[in-house]
Amino acid sequence: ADLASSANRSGTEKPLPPCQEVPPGLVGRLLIEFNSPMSMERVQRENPDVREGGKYVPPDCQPRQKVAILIPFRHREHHLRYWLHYLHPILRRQKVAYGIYIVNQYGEDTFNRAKLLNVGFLEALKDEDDYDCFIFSDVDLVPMDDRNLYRCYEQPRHFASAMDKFSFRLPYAGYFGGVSGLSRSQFLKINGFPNEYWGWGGEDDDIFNRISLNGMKVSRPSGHIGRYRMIKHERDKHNEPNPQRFTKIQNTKVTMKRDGISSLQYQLVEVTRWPMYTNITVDIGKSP
Ligand code: UDH
Repeated sequence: ADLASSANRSGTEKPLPPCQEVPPGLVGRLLIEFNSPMSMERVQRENPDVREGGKYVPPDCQPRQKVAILIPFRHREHHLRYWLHYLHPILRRQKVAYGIYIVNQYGEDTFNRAKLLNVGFLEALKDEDDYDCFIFSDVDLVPMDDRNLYRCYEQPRHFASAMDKFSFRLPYAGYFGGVSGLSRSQFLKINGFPNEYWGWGGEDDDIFNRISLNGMKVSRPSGHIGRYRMIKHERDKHNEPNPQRFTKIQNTKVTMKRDGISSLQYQLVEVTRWPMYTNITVDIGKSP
């Protein structure tokens, strides 16, 4: 940003070249571990070029996409520090403009991952109206290879194709959980995500159904590149497996028309710009 603005001020230097399709500074396979303690001070110290609210723009080239990264969240501060520690340097090497948004569910009612992500989509666009791409990531998943490029593709993307907890394989062919990404138009085409999955499970399958029913096909990195480490954890309180999930995913074709970004309702509680991320605390109500 500094280079770009100084060039504009003087009016003499050339505009920045477009960032290369394959960023030249990638390193490939990464060593990811969650044993040594992590502090936010360290994350900040090691990422001085990230701007307030967790925003970054490559200084030396014109990025091809502007990406909002949305993380559904409640009571996982410890995971967030590792996520930020690993992801900021990776994203920087990947040469995209990005902003990090933590969508934090207010209160202690049952968790609702997909509804939080819908909120994140609208709030990120309120923040900066020119995001082209939305990446939805669980807070406990860190990519093991920086060639897994966090951007949007011709088709909706599933990034987490090989998680350690599933022995580095897809658990089933239609799995769309963990980390996924849709362009703004892909997201709107499926009416966003369902708001009616309270508790654990099923919402990712509903999203997969929405994509297929709207004539799109999920794309993925190879199993070699799409490897992830998950931070081990116990099941959270107030996110019990949803027993309705099996019947709900049979009805996506009907429910997606009325339930989605078009029907989303929520109360914003607080937006705070921290150095490494933007926090959006939101009251999304509770399961009927
Ligand atoms: N999340 C929170 N807080 C919660 C619940 C969920 O932040 O209280 C977010 C977080 O980003 C998490 C994501 O939602 O990564 C998905 O929820 P999850 O981690 O509970 O789902 P996962 O399938 O784990 O990873 C299910 C419980 C596994 C228990 C295993 C016990 N050995």
